[in-house]
Amino acid sequence: KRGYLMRKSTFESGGKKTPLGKRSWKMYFCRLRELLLVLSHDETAKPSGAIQNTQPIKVHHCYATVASDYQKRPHVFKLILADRSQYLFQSSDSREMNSWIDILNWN
Ligand code: I3P
Repeated sequence: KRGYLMRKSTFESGGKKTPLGKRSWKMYFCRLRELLLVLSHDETAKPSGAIQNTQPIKVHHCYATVASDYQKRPHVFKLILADRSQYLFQSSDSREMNSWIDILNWN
């Protein structure tokens, strides 16, 4: 699966709250590869090439769920990782959101 998502970091590894200044929403082109969610600034960047725009997310043992406690934006899901970091992702509509949630939880 692949597509553009907005992402915001809420907790860093170890479950430490992401500090102010590092909590803004940014857009990424996301590709789910085996156990990795690869994020680049746009779809032209080679997923496995040198221009990896941000650290891929290790989605092994992750948990994705609707961010029902987040009201500021629609179609937002929460991704909780094995290292206890957490992200919010905003998708274009609820169908896309549910498809990302399902596929991430199947890892
Ligand atoms: C953050 C940015 C985010 C905001 C976050 C701010 O500031 O404004 O959009 O999240 O609020 O800290 P910065 O760009 O300096 O990182 P929301 O859009 O969800 O409000 P937060 O600290 O309450 O998460």
